[in-house]
Amino acid sequence: MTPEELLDAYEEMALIRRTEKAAHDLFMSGFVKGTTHLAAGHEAIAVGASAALRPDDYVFATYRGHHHAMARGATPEECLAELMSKATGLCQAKGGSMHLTKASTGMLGSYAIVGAHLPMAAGAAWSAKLRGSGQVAVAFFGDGATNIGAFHEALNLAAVWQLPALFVCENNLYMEYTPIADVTAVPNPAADRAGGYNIPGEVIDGNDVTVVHEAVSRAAERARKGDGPTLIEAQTYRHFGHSRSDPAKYRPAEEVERWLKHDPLDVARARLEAAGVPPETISERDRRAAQVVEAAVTAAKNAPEPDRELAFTDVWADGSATWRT
Ligand SMILES: Cc1ncc(C[n+]2csc(CCOP(=O)(O)OP(=O)(O)O)c2C)c(N)n1
Ligand SMILES: [Mg+2]
Repeated sequence: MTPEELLDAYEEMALIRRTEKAAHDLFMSGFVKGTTHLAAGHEAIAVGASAALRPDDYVFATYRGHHHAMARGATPEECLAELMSKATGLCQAKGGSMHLTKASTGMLGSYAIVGAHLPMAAGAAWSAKLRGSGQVAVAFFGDGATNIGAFHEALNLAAVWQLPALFVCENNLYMEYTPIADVTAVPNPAADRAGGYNIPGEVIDGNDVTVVHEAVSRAAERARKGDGPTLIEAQTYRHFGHSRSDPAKYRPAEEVERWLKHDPLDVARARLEAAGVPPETISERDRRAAQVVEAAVTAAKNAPEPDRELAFTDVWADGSATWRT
């Protein structure tokens, strides 16, 4: 990444971080309906990967997917309004936090069933291959998904059909409240399984946006050349609990401290300063992100509730409810 690209990536990560903090605060003050699974701490994976992709590539995320929606073009206002069930929400209040989707930019959804979207990403990659479009499909998933059947089925199919698919595991060490290491036979839950499907697998620092960018660029190039899928295990850590008001007391204090010292924003800032970017220029991007999110919170709070008639639109391919009769 050039210093300018890295500066843009920094600002995007700052925007996501502040949106997640706002989502947390709005949830705590009763403005958010349903639940939230915040991705604060995971920003470098979404931003680094997105910067390495083409605008027409496909992305699939989990219920912890706000960062991917934003990295693929959703605004903080659209996301926060969706969490608050407002008419201006990304999915007009029909998705909520766990189902952020922006099909117009190839962000083909956030999925609450662990592992469910990996075969879908393989399907999207198959479609790209059949059409010869040169697109790739990326599935982002948690470490917990690596012990789900759909993970193994998708990897096998993608390998056998040499699909232009990227499987990116966000290994944050926990599946809800259980350490992944307690229930997995190999040390690297994703990358160590790649050999079983004869595809390349690598473990990377998921908190360094430049490292993620490089790994995803390589994997996407490979996929576009027709050389098939790649499995990337990006190590990271969530700053909040698993969901809602989980205080995450089950995580050892030293572990939390160690990871907080390796914050993706600090890593990017250090890289920018090492490249000669003045600290004031970086702080200016921070301020800009803060202003955008502040305005987004106000706009989302003031946005209207959706009309009742909207409830049955966009829930089926023709946009109507006639399929029900
Ligand atoms: C098939 C399935 N089983 C169980 C659940 C309940 N569940 C929701 S999140 C979660 C943990 C997943 O952990 P991981 O894949 O590591 O993702 P993370 O939340 O850490 O991002 C579980 C078990 C589910 N949603 N789907
Ligand atoms: Mg996890």
